[in-house]
Amino acid sequence: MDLKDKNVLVLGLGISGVSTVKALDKLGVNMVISDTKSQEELKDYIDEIKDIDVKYVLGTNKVLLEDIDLIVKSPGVPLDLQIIKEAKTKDIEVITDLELAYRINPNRNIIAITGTNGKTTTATLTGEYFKKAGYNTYVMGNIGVGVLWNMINSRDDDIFVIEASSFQLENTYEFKPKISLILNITPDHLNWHKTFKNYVNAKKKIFKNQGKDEYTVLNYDDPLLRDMKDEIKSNLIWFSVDKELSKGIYIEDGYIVIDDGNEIKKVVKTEEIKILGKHNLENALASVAVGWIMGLDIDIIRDVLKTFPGVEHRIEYVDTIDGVKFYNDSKGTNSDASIKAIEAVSSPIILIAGGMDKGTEFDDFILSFNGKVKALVLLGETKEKIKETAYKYGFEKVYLVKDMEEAVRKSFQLANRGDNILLSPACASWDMYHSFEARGEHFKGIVSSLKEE
Ligand code: UMA
Repeated sequence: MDLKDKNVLVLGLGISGVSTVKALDKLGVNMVISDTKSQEELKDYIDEIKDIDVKYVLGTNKVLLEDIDLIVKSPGVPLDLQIIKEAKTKDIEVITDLELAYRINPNRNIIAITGTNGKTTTATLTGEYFKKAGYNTYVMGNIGVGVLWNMINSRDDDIFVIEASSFQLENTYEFKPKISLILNITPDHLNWHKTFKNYVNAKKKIFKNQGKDEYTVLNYDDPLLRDMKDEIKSNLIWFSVDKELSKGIYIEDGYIVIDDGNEIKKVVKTEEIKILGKHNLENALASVAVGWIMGLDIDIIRDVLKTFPGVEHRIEYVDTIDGVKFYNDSKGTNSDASIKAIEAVSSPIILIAGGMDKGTEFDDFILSFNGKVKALVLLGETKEKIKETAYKYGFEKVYLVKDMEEAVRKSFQLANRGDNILLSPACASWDMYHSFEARGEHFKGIVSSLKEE
């Protein structure tokens, strides 16, 4: 695709906008950037591209389209925007960075991963295999890294693991990854896509243009994905946690196995994988499928699975001190997320919870303890409220503390060899920290000093 001297409107100047502008500049494109935010609000992003000659239309998305040849929109920009409707009547194409990256470099090794949940973990894990195998590997996309700038500066044999959101996929037309992967689909982002059908259709675009030279990896355990079978024109590879398949990636006798229809190869014992929970087992199987398709050495996949600690702040294994394991799930900022963490970590658990009060109730959270949680250490704004809920259901091993330092020390004091200390607050962090990341870092720092002592 030759864009030299073309006039392109970049709609939205966030992470993907900046990456797009830098890449388009290198390609000799004339650009107009429009964002509803003000210059002041966009200061950090504008600073990143201050040496590039562009025309800004800020505080509004009202741009004259007369000379515009193409619109590259940020993923989050909604489709019902006036300017997008207008572009349609004028036959101006509207695409996302994902589509543009593909059109500029159609022969690259693109592995595109989507799904409602688990994308970040699967993309990160998959990226680790390739890094360990010595490939120059980019893990990009919805994970928080703009796609275009990296791709424009890369080589043909580099590997691109792209976490693709439904927003990014929606405005793709020719996008054709070497491998597409869908982990699961449940209703999400319905305010943006308007209907569940639209959301599913956006996800399906990940495999729509693939043919016999490409691969599609799908989760057999998701009925919605099973029903997509007849729509796949590429080589379809299934994975399943629940069922021993006739071919694909599944669990047999406690091992993740690769079954090519003739031979069954054992990859790793499921209990040796560091990331926890059934949802993470799905992510692991999916990533194994990708590694296998790309011909990676099973030893490499095994080594990574045995050591990959998970994505930071999501049921992240931190360390073991005197036989007590520590897990950081600071990303558990609501009851549902923390319930998943409690399910995933083995008992007995000493749970550190509490944080900013979002006005939610904690009944389901306490009821999920199910005999697994032996003590609850509470901090933050919600500590009294969670304590009252725990008492209501007869759970009285509750300890109130003033801060994280005391929470970690109290938990360690209560723990016996074989116990697991889990930070999963079920609350936002903003009563005590500026972000869940800061809270998780603090927790890990305290664990590390405890170990040194
Ligand atoms: N804007 C307009 N007009 C509008 C709407 C937005 O001008 O009508 C402007 C905003 O003022 C803003 C800019 O568009 O300055 C940013 O657009 P964006 O929201 O697409 O943000 P980016 O910073 O480019 O981040 C996007 C993804 N954001 C969304 O999809 C909402 C990031 O995913 C992604 O990491 C990044 O590109 C790099 O690829 C975030 C996300 O929340 C994490 N994703 C959703 C999710 O995971 O559930 C899909």
